[in-house]
Amino acid sequence: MTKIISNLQIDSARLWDTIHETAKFGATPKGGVRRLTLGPEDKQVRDWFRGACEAAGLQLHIDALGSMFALRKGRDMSKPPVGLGSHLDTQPTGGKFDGVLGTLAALEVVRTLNDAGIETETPICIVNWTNEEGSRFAPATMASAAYAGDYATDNILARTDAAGISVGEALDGIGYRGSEAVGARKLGAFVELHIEQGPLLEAENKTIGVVDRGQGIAWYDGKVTGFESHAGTTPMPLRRDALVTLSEIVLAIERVAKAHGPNAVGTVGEAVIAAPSRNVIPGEIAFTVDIRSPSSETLDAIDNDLRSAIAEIAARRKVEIAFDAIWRKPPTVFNARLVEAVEHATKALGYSHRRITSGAGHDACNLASVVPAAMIFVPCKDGVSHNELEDATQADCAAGANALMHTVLALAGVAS
Ligand code: HGY
Ligand code: MN
Ligand code: MN
Repeated sequence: MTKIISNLQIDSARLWDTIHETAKFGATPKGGVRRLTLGPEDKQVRDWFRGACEAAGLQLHIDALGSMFALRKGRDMSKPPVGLGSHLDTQPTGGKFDGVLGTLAALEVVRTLNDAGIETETPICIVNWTNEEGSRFAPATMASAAYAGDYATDNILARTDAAGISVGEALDGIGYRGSEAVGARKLGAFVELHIEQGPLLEAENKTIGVVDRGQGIAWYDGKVTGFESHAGTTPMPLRRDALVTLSEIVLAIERVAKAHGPNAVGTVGEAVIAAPSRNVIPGEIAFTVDIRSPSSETLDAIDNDLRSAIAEIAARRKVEIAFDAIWRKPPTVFNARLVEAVEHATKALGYSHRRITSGAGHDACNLASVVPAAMIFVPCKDGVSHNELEDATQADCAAGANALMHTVLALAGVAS
């Protein structure tokens, strides 16, 4: 394993300032960031990111799904670059750190190598992946999934948001539909720094999470079709109420996830009544479901139990319930060599650490199916994320960026 240049440290204040400078793009009154993918705020941060990368001497390339690749030359350009990065889009009630830390820490690594005059043996490449969050367009991590070959580019370009705007139209709208074929820019490895988005590191007072696995994810689109009728004249036993039906489905999801616990979770994050009115019994309601577990077998068992519960509810309430699986991401096992490189760098830097499974999905989980990949976690306050209160400390962000830098140097090699 390459010897660590342990006195080489990133500029903690510069990283912290960069995180807070970009938080203004989509800043919310509660201190969060609302920067939905391919919207105006995403364009602002992408333009900022392009400028910062070019100022750092990087060569920018954009693929057909808008993912941004910022290349730093290495001594041997015949070798594939070591990739590092994450995403800059956020949830509607997002925070300052989810995705942003990994992308801007990658920029900070480059800035530090430039300041130190360090040339790497292989090139390195920062990546800002389009639409990691999957909030405006499903599925989540769509661009890195397409890069990994899970989806054809045209299939993703045709996905539409709630307003019927396609990914392709949104890319054109912000001027980020690149010319490079998705997947054409080969990477030799990929390392992603991210906040944990859970409580374990903070609870155990650990600075670094050495991520060796990632949960599997199953997403569903559902629709309950009952019967609109008068709220005042329809006797309770005669109702085919879509919202009451959904309420039973939500409770069934909670019950089934708990039954398959402790490492299974289930969420209904969206529910839209087709024609809401105070004095009309809801006749149609669309909803979405997110199920996760580290075990594929558990995901299958939950799928089976949910379909049985839904069939019983539909028959008893005389309604139709559509329940369509739209995305299945199998559990991830990260590359053992890279996980060891993260652990070696973390130990050499003297940071407390533990192995950890990622509860959240990440672009690195897709990359792991085509190149050696690994992740580095740092704690976030109270384990909270996908919430405007999301917070982390400057010291932990710097520690994560240092672990990222020394892992990347170990993989890329130092030429001079
Ligand atoms: O949903 C996820 O796990 C990711 O944070 N987008
Ligand atoms: Mn993220
Ligand atoms: Mn997220």
